[in-house]
Amino acid sequence: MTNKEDMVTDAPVTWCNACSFREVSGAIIDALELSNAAPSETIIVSGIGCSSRLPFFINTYGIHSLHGRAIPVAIGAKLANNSANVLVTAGDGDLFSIGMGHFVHAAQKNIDITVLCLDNRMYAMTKNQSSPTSAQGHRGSLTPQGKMEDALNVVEFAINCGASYVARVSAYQNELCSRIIADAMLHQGFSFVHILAPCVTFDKSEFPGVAKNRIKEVEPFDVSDKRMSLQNALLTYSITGEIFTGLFYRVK
Ligand SMILES: Cc1ncc(C[n+]2csc(CCOP(=O)(O)OP(=O)(O)O)c2C)c(N)n1
Ligand code: SF4
Repeated sequence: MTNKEDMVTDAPVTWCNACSFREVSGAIIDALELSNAAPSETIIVSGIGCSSRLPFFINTYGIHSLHGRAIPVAIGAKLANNSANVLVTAGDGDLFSIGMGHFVHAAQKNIDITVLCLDNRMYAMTKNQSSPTSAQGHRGSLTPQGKMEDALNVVEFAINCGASYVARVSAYQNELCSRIIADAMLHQGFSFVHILAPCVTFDKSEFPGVAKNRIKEVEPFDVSDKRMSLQNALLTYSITGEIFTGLFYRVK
């Protein structure tokens, strides 16, 4: 295992200074160490978006693919090298708008990859349009009167799709974030981690504050009981109030 300093590349970091993705990037580096994943045996695949810049900054193999297509590219990488640790890092728009179909199939088939959704509840790279995880009422550049639909609860959705490991963390819970990502990487099967990771530049809502201050860890429960997992996934995700993080579902 290489040491942590060697894990950071020389690529200039293009994220805004206070962007929460910087926290996530650090947590992934810690998770690689925790899970004993050799950088030379690790492939990080992304789509297109601010979040999808992540593979540039970590010294593993990386693929910056197409918007919405990170999952099929990751599946190809896993098929070509079955022993590799394959991670997807992509935005909520990438995974749950244009790339939604790929998510459903990969989860249902329980493909052995780890998908990290860096959820800032908007399309940030294209300067604030609503995504499936944006709150109802979210004012984006294409929805000046506010988004009409409810936000998608992606933890509940992932469990329903057939993912065998599903968790949620906030980018600001550094220790939990790296621990959960490491755990997801060690899980055999499709693992999904929903990371609350606000855009501090375009998001004028209360979400950045919620992701920092209104986070609680979910009380321990039997995470192999799908009904309980779904119930907890539903009850612990409020779009404006407190949000609960932790492991929600895991089956072998
Ligand atoms: C096929 C295709 N459609 C649209 C775009 C334009 N585009 C680039 S990034 C993006 C959305 C990014 O949002 P998200 O995936 O949530 O990532 P974020 O920037 O918020 O991290 C869009 C629509 C594109 N690059 N390719
Ligand atoms: S625009 Fe938002 S999501 Fe993109 S780098 Fe800046 S803070 Fe991060």
